[in-house]
Amino acid sequence: MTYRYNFNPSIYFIADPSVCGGRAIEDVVRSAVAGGVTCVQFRNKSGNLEQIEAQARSLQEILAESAIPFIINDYAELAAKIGADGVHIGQGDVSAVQARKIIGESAILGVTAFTKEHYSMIDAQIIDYVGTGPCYPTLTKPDKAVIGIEGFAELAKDSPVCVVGIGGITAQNAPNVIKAGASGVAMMRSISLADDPEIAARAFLTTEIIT
Ligand code: TZP
Ligand code: MG
Repeated sequence: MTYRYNFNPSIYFIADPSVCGGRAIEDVVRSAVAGGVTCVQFRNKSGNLEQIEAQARSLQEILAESAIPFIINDYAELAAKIGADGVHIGQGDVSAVQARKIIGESAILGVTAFTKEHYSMIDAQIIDYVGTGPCYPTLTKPDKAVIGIEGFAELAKDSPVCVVGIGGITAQNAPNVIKAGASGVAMMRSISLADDPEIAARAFLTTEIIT
């Protein structure tokens, strides 16, 4: 299954094993998928490569059953090695050109962009979507300046690729992000720390979010 040209970023869940409330990341992802998330990114900033590969493979297996794209954060080489559906890179990672070379033409490539300069560098032939934020304060990046909804709208308005809002996003504030020009919303805690991640994911399934 190739997702690159029919990628649906509406409800973009980012699963990080350190933010799963003590539960297995696999269980949280299964619940999020049952609740209706449209894609899953695996993010692990602290494990060693062996652990990261093992976790990536087990999540990949879960998502293969669900026909939901599986995107790996940071590790383009690993994404290529295991045949993940895509990779997401930040401004400090390999370049988009390099990442595209590593993952090939059929995989999804996402990039973090939160300044006008980042946006000016987007090559829509190479990059499929950008993640922009923090839209709201987030414990993940406490020192990063919050761009807010107005800042988000200002960046997203001329984007040559689809834009996913990120940072402090909940089912309650997600419609604001969509109205500000997002094609989707990305979230960690509002799903991964919820008592029931399935119910939390389902709360995003509103007509205001699904495009
Ligand atoms: N980049 C900007 S905010 C963020 C990342 C990875 C994390 C968002 O986490 P949460 O819990 O949805 O605020
Ligand atoms: Mg990164």
